[in-house]
Amino acid sequence: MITMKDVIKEGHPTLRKIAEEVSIPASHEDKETLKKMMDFLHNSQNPEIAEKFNLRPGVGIAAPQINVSKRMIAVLVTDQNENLYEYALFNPKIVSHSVEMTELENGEGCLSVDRDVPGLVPRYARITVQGTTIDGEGISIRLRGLPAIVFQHEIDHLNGVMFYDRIEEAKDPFKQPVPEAFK
Ligand code: LHY
Ligand code: NI
Repeated sequence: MITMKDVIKEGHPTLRKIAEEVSIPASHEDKETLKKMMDFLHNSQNPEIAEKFNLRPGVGIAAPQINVSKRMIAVLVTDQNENLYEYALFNPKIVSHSVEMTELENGEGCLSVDRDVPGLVPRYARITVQGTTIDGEGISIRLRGLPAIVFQHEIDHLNGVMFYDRIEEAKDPFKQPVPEAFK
């Protein structure tokens, strides 16, 4: 089972890589890895199991976070209407998105980041994601609200992007990057 010692932390080079496409049909090994990622989310949201194994509660996880540089994500989250979004996907891709942006009021966190990073993270308000399920089915999902934000956070991990990379530009879109030598 996946525990926090399997989750790599910021600074690890895998978190900055572009993850590889999974070839479909997925191998037995890739399916098992993706199932374990979903099991981790279920375990982390179960208070007894989470306490016993010291798991940080999570609503999403991406394969690079367990040092597997492949395009796989698991999401387990409920929206404001108590609808459950449970998806384990190979090669998830945002195929369309709203112009409208949104953000979580209290910013975001990350299982790979052991510190509080304040700041709003701009996200698309609505997205359509396509991908392949563990059963090998191609699916298309329309998302809004928290589930849309979690999917964008996880898909960012597949592209080597951390949530805090998106904070600065939100504060001041005209801000110029400060050259390293002048910091
Ligand atoms: N998991 C975060 C978690 O707490 C995902 C997340 C997304 C938190 C958006 C807050 C806002 O479940 C991860 O860091 N997965 O990458
Ligand atoms: Ni994360």
